[in-house]
Amino acid sequence: MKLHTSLTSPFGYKCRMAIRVAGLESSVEVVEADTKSEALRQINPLSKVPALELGDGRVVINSPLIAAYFSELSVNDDLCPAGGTEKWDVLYFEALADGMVEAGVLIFYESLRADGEKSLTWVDKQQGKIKMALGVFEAQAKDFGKASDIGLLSLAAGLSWFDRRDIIGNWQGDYPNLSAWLDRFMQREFWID
Ligand SMILES: N[C@@H](CCC(=O)N[C@@H](CS)C(=O)NCC(=O)O)C(=O)O
Repeated sequence: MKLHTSLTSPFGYKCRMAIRVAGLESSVEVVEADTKSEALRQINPLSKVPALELGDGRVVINSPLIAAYFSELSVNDDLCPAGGTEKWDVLYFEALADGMVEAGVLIFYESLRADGEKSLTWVDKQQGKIKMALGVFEAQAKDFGKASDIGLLSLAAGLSWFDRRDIIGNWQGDYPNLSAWLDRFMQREFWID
């Protein structure tokens, strides 16, 4: 299998860590992709990363589906519990973290626009969504424990990407439990710098 991704994509980052948590390092090759290339368009008509080529002509796109695919192949259920309330709690967290990161990606793309075309109202709206999501995560961060499921991988990949791109400023002061959890999570064996 080939995971096509940009090495800076937070969604790709989440999938690269998921490969490690699932123990699939020897089955998945990570290939650097350019979202403007014809080569990627042939693999994913939406020209988005990450995209997973399965090797038999089929492709899995969208990081939650890629993570679910890895979870199905994994011999452990560290990425996602098999069923029940626990599974849906993990998937809810993943969707909330992904939505928060998507708001950050919109802010990043807005920053690339020419000065006269930038909308502060739009950026404020996206930052509001991010803060609402951060509040939810902060309230539960003390209970995250040692889990390394796809919800927490999405969250950690997103927060570290926010810091690299300076998307939301210094969030750590307002969300201390989340910040302390991220510091510990970044010490885990599957973390990619
Ligand atoms: N929902 C998608 C989002 C993927 C996404 O937005 N990737 C960005 C990079 S972080 C991308 O490929 N952007 C290029 C484009 O939108 O043309 C996922 O979870 O995989």
